[in-house]
Amino acid sequence: MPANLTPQYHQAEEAYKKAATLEDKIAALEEMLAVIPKHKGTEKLQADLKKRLSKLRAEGEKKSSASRFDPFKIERQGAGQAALVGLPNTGKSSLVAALTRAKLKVADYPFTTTLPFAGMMPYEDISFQLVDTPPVTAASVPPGLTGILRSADLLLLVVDAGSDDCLQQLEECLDVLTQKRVLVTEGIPQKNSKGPERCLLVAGKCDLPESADRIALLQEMLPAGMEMLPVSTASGHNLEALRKKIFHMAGVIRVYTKVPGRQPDMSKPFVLPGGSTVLDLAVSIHKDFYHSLKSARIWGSARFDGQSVPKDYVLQDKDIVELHV
Ligand SMILES: Nc1nc2c(ncn2[C@@H]2O[C@H](COP(=O)(O)OP(=O)(O)OP(=O)(O)O)[C@@H](O)[C@H]2O)c(=O)[nH]1
Ligand SMILES: [Mg+2]
Repeated sequence: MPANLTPQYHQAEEAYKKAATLEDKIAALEEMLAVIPKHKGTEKLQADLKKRLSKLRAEGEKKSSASRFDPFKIERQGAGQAALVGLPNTGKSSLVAALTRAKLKVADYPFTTTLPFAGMMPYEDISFQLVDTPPVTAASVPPGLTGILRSADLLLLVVDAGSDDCLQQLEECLDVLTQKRVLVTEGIPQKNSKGPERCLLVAGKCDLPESADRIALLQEMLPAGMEMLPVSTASGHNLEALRKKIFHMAGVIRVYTKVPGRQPDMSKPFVLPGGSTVLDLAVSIHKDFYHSLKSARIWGSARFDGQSVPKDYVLQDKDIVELHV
C-alpha cells in the first residue's frame, strides 16, 4: 500500500535531517509522527519513527541526569565511611591526602576546600572511604554538607592543636553539629544522628609548639563518650593509630570463607557489621543459605581450629568459616 506522505511530513523530515542537536531531532521526529497520514501503508514507518524517538528521549534523559550531578552526593564505597568536619584551615584536606592517595588542594588560608571529595584509605586488606569537606563555621554551613555528615558512619572532628583558637574551634564545631542534629552529645541519638562514640576528635598539627598543653585542655572539654587522638600529617605522628581507630569505630569485622578440603580464600574478606552470626554471613553470600545452612566450622575465634559451631555463632574479626549445608 502506498504511503502517500504529505508535504508537511516531508518538511518535518527535512528538519529532522538538518537537526544538529538532540532537542531539535526529538522535536522534528515528534512533528513527523504528528503529521504522518495514519493508515495501514504507513504503519511500519510510524513504528520506526516511534522507536527512533524513544531512543533519542532515553539519550536525552541520560544526558540531563548527568548534568544534574550533585557534588554533595557521595557514593558510598569500601568497608565504611568517615566524614571529616571542622573549621577552616584546621588540616582536614591534609589528613585525607595523607591517609588516602588523593591529591587534594592544601593551603595556608581558610576556605581552600569548596566541595566534598571522597578518597579511599587502605587498612590492611580492606579500605574505608574518607570524605574531605568544605569547612563549617557558626555563621555558615555549606548546603548539602549536613546530609553528608548525617549519613557517614562516623565523624572525624578536626581541630588545629597548633592554634591558640583550638578550644574555640572545638566548641564552635560541636555547636554546629548539635544544632544541625548531626551529633547528640546528651540523650539518645535519633535516626541519622550520632552519639559521641561515633565522633572522634582529631587534634591535628600536634607537631607545632605548645600543642601538648592545648591537647590537655581539649581532653577536659571532650563530651562524655567521645575520644581524642592527637595527630600530625607533618611528622606522621599517630597516622597509623588513626587508621586503626577508624576501623574499630566503624565496628565491622572481616571474615574469610573456605570450601571443605581446600585452603581458605584469603584474597578478599567479607565485611560484616560487628555481632554478625554464621547465618548472617551465609545469607549475605546467598539468600538460599537461610534455609539450607546446617552448621559451620570455624578457624580463629573458636576454642580449637575447625570447631563445629551452630548457625547463631557470633563471628569475630579474621575468622575463617566453612559453611555446611
Ligand atoms: N605543622 C603542620 N601543619 C599542617 C599540618 N596539617 C596541615 N597543616 C597546614 O595547615 C594548613 C591548612 O591545611 P588544609 O589541609 O588545607 O586545611 P583544611 O582544614 O582542609 O582547610 P579548609 O579547606 O580551608 O577548611 C596548610 O598550610 C597545611 O600545610 C600538620 O600536621 N602540621
Ligand atoms: Mg580543605
